[in-house]
Amino acid sequence: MYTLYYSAGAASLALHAALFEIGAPYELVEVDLSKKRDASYLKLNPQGVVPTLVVDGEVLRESAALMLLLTERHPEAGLAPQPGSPLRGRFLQDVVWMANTFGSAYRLWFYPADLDATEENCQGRDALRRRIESSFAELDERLSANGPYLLGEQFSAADLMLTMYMRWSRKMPRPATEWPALNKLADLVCARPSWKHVNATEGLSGWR
Ligand SMILES: N[C@@H](CCC(=O)N[C@@H](CS)C(=O)NCC(=O)O)C(=O)O
Repeated sequence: MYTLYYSAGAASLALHAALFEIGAPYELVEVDLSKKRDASYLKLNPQGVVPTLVVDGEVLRESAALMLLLTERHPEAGLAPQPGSPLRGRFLQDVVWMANTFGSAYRLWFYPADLDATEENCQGRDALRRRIESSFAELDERLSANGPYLLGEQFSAADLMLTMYMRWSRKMPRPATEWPALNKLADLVCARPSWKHVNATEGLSGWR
């Protein structure tokens, strides 16, 4: 049994879709990020962020690690090449790379207060935007040559993560959907029942 602490559209989104794809029982607990986190949540997640995933009673965090864990626990769901498979290395590389590039750059983009700054006076904000855009450009080139998914013909949990990161760019100066191969990948992922389900459950709108 899984319990996912989530907030609509946040870093919990791709995990929510993965849980639906897997089909294992899970429950959702919404965390209201507009309010100060209460002490009981901070006990589970000292940084007060989402996601938190309770896995058979064990409390865990960090979206990329949780995604890798889910794919490992449910190989039958086909969300990742399994150990020993030729595509395994590329899958691990992509999940970790996306968390390190998109995850860390978006964190500062959306939370300039982490740097004691505001959107207006945040030094380096342009560099964050360039980092996000150049990462999208790099992936778009790769997908144009060998898509439509990150693993070529094979859909994986990494595509759920990428689609989540793409969604976060929707109000940025250059949204990820402006890159054609990325747009095609998002079309495919957003047409999946899992993505439709999380959109409806989390009440998401304004993107696709
Ligand atoms: N590295 C973490 C980042 C989690 C994170 O920053 N989540 C954001 C939402 S996308 C959050 O909970 N923000 C609330 C806050 O910082 O107060 C992960 O990927 O799980």
